[in-house]
Amino acid sequence: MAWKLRDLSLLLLVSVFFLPSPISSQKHHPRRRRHPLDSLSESELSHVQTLIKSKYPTSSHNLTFHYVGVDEPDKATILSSWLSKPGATDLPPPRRALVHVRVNCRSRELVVELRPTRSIVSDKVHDGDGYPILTLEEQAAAGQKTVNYPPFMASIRKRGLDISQVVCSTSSVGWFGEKKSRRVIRVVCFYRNGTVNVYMRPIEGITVVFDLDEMKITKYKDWDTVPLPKAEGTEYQAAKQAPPFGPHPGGVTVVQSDGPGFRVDDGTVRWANWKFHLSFDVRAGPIISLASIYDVEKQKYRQVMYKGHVSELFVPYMDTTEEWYFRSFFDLGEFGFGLCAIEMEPLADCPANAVFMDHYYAAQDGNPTKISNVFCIFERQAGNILWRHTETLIPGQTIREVRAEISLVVRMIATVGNYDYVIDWEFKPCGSIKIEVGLTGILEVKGSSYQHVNDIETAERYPQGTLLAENSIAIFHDHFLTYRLDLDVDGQPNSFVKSKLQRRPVDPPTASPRKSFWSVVSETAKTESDARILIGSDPVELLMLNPNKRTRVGNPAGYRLMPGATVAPPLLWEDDYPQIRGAFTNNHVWVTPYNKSEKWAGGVFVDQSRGDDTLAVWSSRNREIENRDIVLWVTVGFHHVPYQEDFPIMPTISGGFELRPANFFERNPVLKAKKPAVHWPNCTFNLKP
Ligand SMILES: *[C@@H]1O[C@H](CO)[C@@H](O)[C@H](O)[C@H]1NC(C)=O
Ligand SMILES: *[C@@H]1O[C@H](CO)[C@@H](O)[C@H](O)[C@H]1NC(C)=O
Ligand SMILES: *[C@@H]1O[C@H](CO)[C@@H](O)[C@H](O)[C@H]1NC(C)=O
Ligand SMILES: [Cu+2]
Repeated sequence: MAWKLRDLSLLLLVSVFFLPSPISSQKHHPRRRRHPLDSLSESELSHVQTLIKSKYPTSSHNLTFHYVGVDEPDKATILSSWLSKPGATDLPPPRRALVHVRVNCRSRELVVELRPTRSIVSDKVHDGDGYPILTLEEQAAAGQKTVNYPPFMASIRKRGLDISQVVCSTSSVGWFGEKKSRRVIRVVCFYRNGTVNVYMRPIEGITVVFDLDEMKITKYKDWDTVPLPKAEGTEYQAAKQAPPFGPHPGGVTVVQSDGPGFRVDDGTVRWANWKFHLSFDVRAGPIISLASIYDVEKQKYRQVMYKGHVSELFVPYMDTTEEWYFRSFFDLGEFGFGLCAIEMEPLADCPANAVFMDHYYAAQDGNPTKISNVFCIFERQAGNILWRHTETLIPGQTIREVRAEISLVVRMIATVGNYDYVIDWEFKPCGSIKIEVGLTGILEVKGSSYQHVNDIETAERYPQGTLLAENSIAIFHDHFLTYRLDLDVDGQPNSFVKSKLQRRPVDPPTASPRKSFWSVVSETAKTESDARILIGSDPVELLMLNPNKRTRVGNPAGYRLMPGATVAPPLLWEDDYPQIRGAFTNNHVWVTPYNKSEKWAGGVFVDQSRGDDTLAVWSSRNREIENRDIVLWVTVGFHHVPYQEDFPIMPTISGGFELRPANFFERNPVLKAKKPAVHWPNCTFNLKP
């Protein structure tokens, strides 16, 4: 427990110290009942592996597992049987897994039943374009085979470098109009030479194309020698830093004298007025389902969201040269957000009061593989005010009422190569769900001969990146995270409404000295085309309403989408290849009718996809969306122009949006919120003037 001793010196407010405790393993929940939406367990993944291996024995087949996840029961089944009679004795719906494998160089999609029978229910070849998620193992093998490839070793020697210091990573290749494609990746290599910040030391000028079916290099070209950026100043490990140090903030810890205020039973998290199911998916990462909020006045839980998760993450880079043009990543469909999830560090990635969870995924050979501490859940007291007022008008009294805000956060971090994405779902007692992503990690840097910005200014009219240090250009790029939010606001049938804020003139005959005002004009979206929205042009309130549920005074029950500042519109041409594949970012907001198979905004098979299975294609059918079960899609976008502060590692930049009740409650739902029991710490502090 070395970390505990070391960190105690930082803690000022220690009275009770919570050790993080894993709560996902079965032994902690002896009476645990499986929720039909639970992630696949270790033993379920083993059964899937056994069934598929018995159909395609590895003695005679090349078999690799690319995705194994829950094939969830129909929404109607979940809502009718599970929700209405929780704990009832009726049989749970069949438990099934959806599996993507490659068998002898063909992609197959299987549905495997785990209960009541153990059998393969369906097995079909995917003949369309695109390939499944890349496995970690095949990417590692491609890197290793490159390092051992004699022509590559010769190129390294030619550059006067030492092959033992070379590490390689892989990049998906995208699609650029090719008629025929093979399942290939590019290999990109870096020179360590004493630094662990390898992304800051790219070895440029070498093209390596690796065929994943043949498991060998099929194209190799060494065409240019570019200076390697110096390792100077790239170190980020605490133990390796030299003075001067700083800043050094005072220690802070979170103390919950009564223990965590939430419970997790049967995969369902209950906290304050919220209740939701949390599961792990190797593609999406965290999935929040069946989120509902307790209405104190109505004395019951009311539905807000059936299911919400990240659907795709599109990251195109703006360098168009041979070594870079293909870098247009789809991190969920190509690399798997859950597959890239990392073990979080207690007291740093999550605060002291966090509870951690482990989950499993299927490795390339189908073996269940654990990611420890992949989720954390914690209550956040960020020093914010839930509501307050001080009233001084009353003679002889000062009325002051304040409620401190406490919220609940679910967190996962995906480290996709150089970038780290912090995915947060925050539930607030006022009814808001705040969805946030933090971007940190290391920039993707290109080696260059430029030493100073003057060199770029004279050489390039349109630079494609920022010079961060000598020979290091961080390439301009975007991050577009598209969330799929199957909202069921107070029930399934919902409508999407745009409340436009319109400036109106004051008509001349009135006596008002004012000339203008604004009013709200609401439009209900009839079909999908009415709900494609680029945020930012006109002031508008975007609402998901249940037209069948009204407040006492007649307003429809609703939730409002409050976009954050990160609503970058795409800047590539719509007919540019990466943008064809990423067409789901052409709008910030889309609404589609509920369809169980429309989950992944960039399509199911995204690696080298050609854009024929995107949200933009589905939406072009222009289906009716009024007063039905509909799904809201929201994109958070960042245009990332790097700055020197992003070197050698980026301070977190955050973005997101909020879903906030809009006439959902009769009144402020936290009016009668009890003050949390907050105690003074055992010791006192004074700031001496
Ligand atoms: C199996 O994979 C190897 C490469 O790892 C390849 O050489 C071979 O052709 C593959 N066999 C089949 C049947 O696809
Ligand atoms: C490798 O590191 C050594 C020691 O810091 C340095 O002298 C040398 O120039 C570096 N080599 C390269 C290619 O950067
Ligand atoms: C559901 O979505 C898939 C994929 O877009 C489509 O092929 C299918 O026709 C849709 N089903 C309905 C009922 O619209
Ligand atoms: Cu970035």
